This record gives sequence, structure tokens and C-alpha cells, in this order.
Amino acid sequence: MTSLLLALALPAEAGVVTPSGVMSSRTLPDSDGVSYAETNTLDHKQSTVWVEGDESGSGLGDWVEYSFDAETTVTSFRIWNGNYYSYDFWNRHNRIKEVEATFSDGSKQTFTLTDEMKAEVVTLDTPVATTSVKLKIKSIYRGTTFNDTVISELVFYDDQEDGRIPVKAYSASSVYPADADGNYEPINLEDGAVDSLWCEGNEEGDGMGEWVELDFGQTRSISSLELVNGNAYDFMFFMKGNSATAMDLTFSDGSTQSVTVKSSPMKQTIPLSTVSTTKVKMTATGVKKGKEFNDLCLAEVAFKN
Ligand SMILES: [Ca+2]
Ligand SMILES: [Ca+2]
Repeated sequence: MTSLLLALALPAEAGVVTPSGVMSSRTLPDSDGVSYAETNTLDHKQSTVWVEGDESGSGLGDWVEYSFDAETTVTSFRIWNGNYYSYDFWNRHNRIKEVEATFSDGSKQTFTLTDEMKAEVVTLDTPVATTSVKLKIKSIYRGTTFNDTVISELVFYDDQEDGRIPVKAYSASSVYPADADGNYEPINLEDGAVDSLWCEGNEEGDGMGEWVELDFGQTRSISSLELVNGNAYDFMFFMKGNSATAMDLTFSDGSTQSVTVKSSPMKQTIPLSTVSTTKVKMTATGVKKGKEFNDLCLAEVAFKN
């Protein structure tokens, strides 16, 4: 069993706020049909990326700017800093070290990012009511091969709870070891990316009986489960791996609710009988086998009140 405390947990009241637009200073041109446009930072996929288009340098001063339809109190953001297409690509391309955020009132805050292939939650020094956030590259961690700086994905949070119960810690029956594509830790279940996954790592079996447990750190009332099953990058990837078809949800009072799960990469909402609990243990009781990989994966899990 592995257990993970969330050092980078979101503030409890944080809710996801979706920008209505994005622009950048410049973008590496498409090549071999692959786009490096800034819209790739808002597509809920960690493996699609924005690359700055600075041909003679590392993109210092280049920027991506996000806009909101209405004034939004931004409290924090989660950044996939670098190229999350694969572990190899992440190493070979530049990552941002210092990023300067400019808001619509002209105020600025600068943050030093960590140089780890883990989507990082950055909490603003003070929340800012703004209609835009411009993120400018101030300094970089140099990649081993390419002098191009990359952002793979961005999620912004405001100060309004969006109904998702914040998770304090995860544990799991097993975790698939990190490989060339990245890691499969349970924290990937809450990051908003449909191609960042928790995968069980039991070498035997198809995932039946494997479980992940979400600990809210306090008693919360829950009445539905929002789930993205399998690897939801696209339908082809979804079909390659195992997905759940049924689960037992066990709560801190010992009670259990059995739910049926659609074998689909689309987000699904599963109603529950309202229950108060500090934890939910999700145990796979039905699995649909993939064509290529025999490990059960989930992309996103959120319990709502
Ligand atoms: Ca992306
Ligand atoms: Ca995810």
C-alpha cells in the first residue's frame, strides 16, 4: 500500500475557473501535424503543449495570457511546467524557473517553480480580482537537448468552492511504477487532466480488487461521484487499457455502496445515497480489459456534496 500526503494541496474553498481565451507572444510552428499552440495548455491533456517560438533563445520574455469572461478572484493555479509528452521530452526541453504573473490591474507577482515532473500548485501571494493573467518566462531550467521552453497545461482556481470535496491524502492498494510516459500516482486523479492517471501496479490480475482511498481529513457529506474512467486521452488510448465497470465505495462508518461505472472516456456523474464520511475507499469489482495493457487506470475522481 502506498500513501501520499498532498504537500501541494489546494485551499479548501478553491474551485476550478476556466479561462475563456488564451493568447501567446509567439508559438513554435506546427511540425509533422503537431500543434504547439497556446490553446494546448487548456485542453485538459498534459501531453499536448505550448512551445514558445523564440528561434534564437530560450523564450525569456515570452508569455501566455489567459482571459476570463468576468472578473475572477484567482487564488492559485496548477502548472504542468515543461513538456509532459513523455519523461524523455520533459528532460530534453526547458522548464520555467521564474514566472511573472501580471493581472488586469497591472499588478505583478513572481513565482519560482520547482524543477520536478509533477504538476505544481502555485498559490498567489495574495488573491487577485482580475480579468486576465499573463504568465511571462523570466528564467529557465535548461533542457538537455532543445532550447525551447514549454508549458503543457494550466488550471486556474478561484475562491469559490465548486462542490468538489478537497482531498487531504490518498492511499492505494498499488501504484504502477513511473515509466517513460511519467508517473501513475493517485494525486493525478484530481488535477483535471484526462491523460494523467492513477494506475494500479499489481503485476497479476486485471485490477479486480485493487483500490484507491481518498481521505478528506474531516467529515464531509457526499452525494455524487464524478469520474473519468481509464486513460481518457482519446478513444483509441482508452481501448488499449483496462477500465472499471463496477466499484464498491466504502465509507468511514463501514457502510458500502456498490456502483455501476460506464466503460467510457467521457466524464460521468454517478448519484450516491447521501453519506457523511471522512474517507472513501473505491474498490474495483468489475473490470473491462484493454487490448494492450492489463492494468486498471482511472483519470479523474471527485466526490461532490
Ligand atoms: Ca495540454
Ligand atoms: Ca488526471
